[in-house]
Amino acid sequence: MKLYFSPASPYVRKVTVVAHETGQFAGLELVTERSSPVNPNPEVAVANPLVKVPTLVPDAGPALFDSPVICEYLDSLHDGAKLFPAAGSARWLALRNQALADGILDAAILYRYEITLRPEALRWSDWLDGQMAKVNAAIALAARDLDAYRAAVDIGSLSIAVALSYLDYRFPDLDWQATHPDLAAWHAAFARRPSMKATEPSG
Ligand SMILES: N[C@@H](CCC(=O)N[C@@H](CS)C(=O)NCC(=O)O)C(=O)O
Repeated sequence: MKLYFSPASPYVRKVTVVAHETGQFAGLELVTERSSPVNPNPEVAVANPLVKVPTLVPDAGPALFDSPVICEYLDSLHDGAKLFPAAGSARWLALRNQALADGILDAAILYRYEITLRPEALRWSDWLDGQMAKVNAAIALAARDLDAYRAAVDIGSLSIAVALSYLDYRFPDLDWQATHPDLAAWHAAFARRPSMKATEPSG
C-alpha cells in the first residue's frame, strides 16, 4: 500500500499512528509529497482530486482519502483490538472525538495557511481570531469530556492526542496546558506511546 505522506502533516500522523497501533506500519510504502492549495502536487492529484495528504493507494481498489476513511480502512485489515468501536455509545464518542480533533486541525491549518501562504497585505486578523476561537473552544470540550475517554486507546483519543501535539509543534505559544492541566497530563502520557514517539513531526 502506498501512502502519500508529509512528515509535518497531523492528518498523516493520525494514519501512521493507527498503522503503528495495529501492526501495519511496515506494510506502508511512504511517498513523501508536498502539496498546498497554491502549489498542488501533480502525483497526488492523480490519486486524489482534492490533492491532499494523506492519500492511500491500496494494492487493490480505489485510492482512499481523507484521514478518517484511511484510518477506518486500516482498522478493518487487522484482527487485533479495534480502534473504531463497533457500536453503541463508545463508537459515537470515538467518532465525535475524531471529528473534534480534526476540527482543531482544520482551524489550525487554515490559520497557518493564512500566515504562511497568503501575501502579508491580504491577511485578515478577524479570520485568524475566528479560527483560533474554534481551536480554543474545541480544546475546552476535549478537557471537559476527558473522563469519558481518558482510559481509551481508540480513534477518538488518538486523534485528540495528535491534534494537541500539532498545536504544540506549530503553535507553541498557545499554552493550552496552563488552562487545562488535566488534559495536559493525559496528553503527556499518551504522547509516550511508541506509536506517538515513532511519528513525531518534522519539517
Ligand atoms: N480532511 C483531510 C485534510 C487533509 C489536509 O488538509 N492535508 C493537508 C496537509 S496537512 C494538505 O494536503 N493540504 C493541501 C491542500 O489543502 O491543498 C484529512 O483528514 O485527511
